Amino acid sequence: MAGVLNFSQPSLFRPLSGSRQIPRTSFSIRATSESSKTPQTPSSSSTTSTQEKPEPTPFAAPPNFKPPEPKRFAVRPDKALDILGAALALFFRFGTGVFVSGYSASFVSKDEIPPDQYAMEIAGSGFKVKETSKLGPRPEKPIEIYEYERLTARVVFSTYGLPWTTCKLQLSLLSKDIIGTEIALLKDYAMHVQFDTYGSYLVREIVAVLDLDVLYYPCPRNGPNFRPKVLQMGGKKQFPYMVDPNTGVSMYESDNIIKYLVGKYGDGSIPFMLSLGLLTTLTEGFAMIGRLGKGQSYTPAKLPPKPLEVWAYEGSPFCKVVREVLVELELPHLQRSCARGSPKRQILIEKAKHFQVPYLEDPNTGVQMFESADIVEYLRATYAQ
Ligand SMILES: N[C@@H](CCC(=O)N[C@@H](CS)C(=O)NCC(=O)O)C(=O)O
Repeated sequence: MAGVLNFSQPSLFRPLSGSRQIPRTSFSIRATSESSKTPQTPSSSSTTSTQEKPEPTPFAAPPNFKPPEPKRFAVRPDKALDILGAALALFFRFGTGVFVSGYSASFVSKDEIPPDQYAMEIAGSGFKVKETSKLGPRPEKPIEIYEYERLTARVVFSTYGLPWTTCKLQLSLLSKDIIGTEIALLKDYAMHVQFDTYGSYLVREIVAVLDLDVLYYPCPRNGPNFRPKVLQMGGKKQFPYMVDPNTGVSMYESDNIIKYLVGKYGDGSIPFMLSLGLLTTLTEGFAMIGRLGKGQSYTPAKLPPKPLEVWAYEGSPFCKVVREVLVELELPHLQRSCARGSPKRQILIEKAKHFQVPYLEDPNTGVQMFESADIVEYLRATYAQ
């Protein structure tokens, strides 16, 4: 997805959107997700029942690993800037990706909702927030999405009046392949800030809104595993690429993916913040600017045999920093979406006796844990090479 805003000269306006593609069907894709049906803590893994033997895996939790105590809304001081940067999205995207479809909330007395039922408590008020949603048909198998965080920004200065090609002095902040927002800054120069996001961000937002579970195959730059797979499956290395193993449909292009998903698993309507064209692209670019360069490039890592599972949603800044590392390490992960209003919040509270996201379940090591900063450290310690 590309966006261009021109505050300088019309001649500098360069439409950079990719061409639209008709969705294609494919029957050659198979889902490889496998949820950890018998979650274990590292300590319990040695006493697993004889009926279900864990498959041997070369992965183990770091020595002396102990899952941290969950601390809801607490930011570890050394991660304050990361969380702040990730939280920019809440502002620029008006909370898109925080609420599921048909979200509604009401305040009820604290006693009306039993403690084992999920509800957000307003501290000291005696009230809880009861949240509901209206979701469309549920897919049987998780949707598969091949993608990575994609935001690059380029600043370009160009002298007024001269052809674009002859006057360019380009300052690349990160990379040369971007998209465009052009802003006249100086009297004699036009400064062009170009954003390129490739639409993965919007697809992740619609996944949260539709409350879909998605098996993500990260495709960071230089990632050795899933980039070639996308080329093999779809004919080109373009991201995001979606495969729906429930229907056999696969496609490129975020716009098409969003339309497909809302048609199949929603009420057919595209949320307002995802349907504003250039404004959508711009707000998306600004939303991601606080995390510029994160979740884009491959960090050499060991590929585990089973996808990790992460309970998360796009709108949460705590989840975002974890997702970035999953992408950098190219770790396939099943995201159990649980934005506000998701009925899956109840499932997590039953499973973990606490609701908080992100929550990681790693079937390769038996680790289950809350706390974003610790999850990031765990992932690096376990998988980075
Ligand atoms: N210290 C935790 C904070 C995580 C957190 O507070 N997550 C929020 C979502 S952004 C949450 O789970 N809130 C509980 C709720 O929504 O009921 C971390 O770093 O992971």
